[in-house]
Amino acid sequence: MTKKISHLGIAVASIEEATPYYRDVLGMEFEGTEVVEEQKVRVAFFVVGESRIELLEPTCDDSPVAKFMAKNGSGIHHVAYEVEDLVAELARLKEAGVRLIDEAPRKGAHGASIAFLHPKASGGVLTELCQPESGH
Ligand code: CMX
Repeated sequence: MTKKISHLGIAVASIEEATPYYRDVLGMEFEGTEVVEEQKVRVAFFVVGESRIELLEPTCDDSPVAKFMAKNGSGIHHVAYEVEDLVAELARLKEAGVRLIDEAPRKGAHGASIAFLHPKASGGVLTELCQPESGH
């Protein structure tokens, strides 16, 4: 079962240009950036209470986030919920007939295991499930 909102993913053209709003205007703690090669994105995290804002910047034109922005512009890309046991959670959802994009976990930022549910399963909002690497 979901434990809390891990982060909200927000697609931006430039992390550098978007950072001052979150760090300086809203006063969130900037945690740093990381490239997630497999997903062709650079991400930046900002801490807000127990959750985070994740800015997603495409690293190339065929990045899924570039495709999303070509269709929708910048804005909220996904909602990520933290789970304790991602493999068990995916099995439970599959059994319940929920449409999945990922049937097995893949690697996300911070070494977390992540999986996406199909946006058609949730009225158009892309859902990510996220199990932090132990110790995070
Ligand atoms: N919100 C709503 N709908 C979305 C969407 C989004 N963010 N991304 C894709 N879709 C829709 C597509 O428009 C498409 O709809 P149609 O079937 O009507 O055309 C459908 O979902 C499938 O999309 P796709 O791109 O054809 O499917 P893929 O399996 O190739 O990829 C996905 C799906 C979601 C994994 C990919 O688009 C994506 O966004 N990947 C990047 C994920 C990401 O944020 N990675 C960073 C994670 C770092 C971390 O959080 O740790």
